[in-house]
Amino acid sequence: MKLSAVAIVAGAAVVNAVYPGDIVQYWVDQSGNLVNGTIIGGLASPPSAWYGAVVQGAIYEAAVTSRRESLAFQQLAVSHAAHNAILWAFHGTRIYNAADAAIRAVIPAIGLDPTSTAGRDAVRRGQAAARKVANARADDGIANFVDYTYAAANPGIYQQTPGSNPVPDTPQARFIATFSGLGDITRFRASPPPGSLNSTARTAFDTQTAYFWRESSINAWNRLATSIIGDSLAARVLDSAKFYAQLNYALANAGIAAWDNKFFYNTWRPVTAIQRPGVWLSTGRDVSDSAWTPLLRPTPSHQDYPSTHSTFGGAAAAVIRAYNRGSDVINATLSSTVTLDNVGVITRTFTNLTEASLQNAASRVFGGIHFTFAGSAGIALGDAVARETLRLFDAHWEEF
Ligand SMILES: *[C@@H]1O[C@H](CO)[C@@H](O)[C@H](O)[C@H]1NC(C)=O
Ligand SMILES: *[C@@H]1O[C@H](CO)[C@@H](O)[C@H](O)[C@H]1NC(C)=O
Ligand SMILES: *[C@@H]1O[C@H](CO)[C@@H](O)[C@H](O)[C@H]1NC(C)=O
Ligand SMILES: CC(=O)N[C@H]1CO[C@H](CO)[C@@H](O)[C@@H]1O
Repeated sequence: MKLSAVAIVAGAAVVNAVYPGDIVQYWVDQSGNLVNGTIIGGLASPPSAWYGAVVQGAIYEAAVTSRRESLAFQQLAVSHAAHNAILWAFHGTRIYNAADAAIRAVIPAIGLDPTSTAGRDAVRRGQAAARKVANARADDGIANFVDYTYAAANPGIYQQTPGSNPVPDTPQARFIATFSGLGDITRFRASPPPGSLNSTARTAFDTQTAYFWRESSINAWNRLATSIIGDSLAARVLDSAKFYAQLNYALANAGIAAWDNKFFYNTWRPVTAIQRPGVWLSTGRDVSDSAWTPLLRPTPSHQDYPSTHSTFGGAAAAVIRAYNRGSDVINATLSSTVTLDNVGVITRTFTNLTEASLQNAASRVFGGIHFTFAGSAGIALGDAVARETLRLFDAHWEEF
């Protein structure tokens, strides 16, 4: 009978189905969802990048150790690696249910029964990958207490900004062990910042730019990468895992390097400079305005120079460019949901990586939270850190 034949074929297809999308992108997206708001309320910059690198390191390890297995096996191993790495990074938080739901949702689509012999092997392989990363990262410095004391409130020196935390965020972040053997982060120190103020006059497009790039850079640049890669690597788990591991290692190293620079130069934010009473510019110009408020508020709770947002963008652009065989040309569309001022969803299309990275840096100047030179220095810093991370990756990725 025709009907039952169809039913049998359909049934068999379900049992043997292979998850049709890119499993690495699935977990990039899931881990982004887990940290950008509803579940744990967002993360400070370097920890958000550290977390992405830990998860992608575990995924890549699982992809490498299961590279000779079936696609479904690789997908199941990668999923368990991602799940366990996420929970290792966040145990003790409300993330458990969400991480369990994320893996429960994808297992049927992978189509390899986790209780079969091969399935159990895949689960073990994934869990072992996450354990390896956890062991390598057990004492990497992210959990250490490092104190901070404000220096005297002289021009140029960082001070607490309105609405910010009492002490700059994560002072320990500049000491976190780098990924992929990057080593001494202080060799990426930028030249000292110039001292003058820059204009922040904005067009409507510039204002939208400030809002558009406001979200977590880790999420935005992972999504931009996914928009470029699409489903081209869906059947090549190892290649996908390698790309996202490189991207997220570079982002994590960029965050550590930005923090090293921030705490070394310890420079003030625009709001501190503009609200400072009296004339203090060497030109004699009076820029003082005690009521001045930036568009993006509150100003993040850490020093101005360099902009971590710009550092992340410079690093991500460099990794995507390398994947693009050195070409700057892309055709990518990115949507951003902006909660601040109820702006809503903004969608932009980018034809080149340089433009995306420059716009990302400029967004912080238009937002009134960074000086222009903090953005330029950030892009250069991120680019240098990412290139070195890529150079070291093949030989050192397994140091995580
Ligand atoms: C959180 O991040 C995920 C993954 O990048 C994204 O799909 C989602 O739209 C983001 N949510 C918000 C509220 O920005
Ligand atoms: C860019 O991608 C969009 C959507 O996939 C497509 O419609 C458009 O033709 C592409 N543009 C170029 C220049 O390739
Ligand atoms: C890069 O993108 C911007 C904005 O879309 C465009 O103005 C510029 O011409 C592009 N540059 C190149 C080299 O394609
Ligand atoms: C008024 C002012 O200082 N504008 C400068 C802002 O920064 C850009 C980029 O460095 C310069 O081109 C402007 O002259």
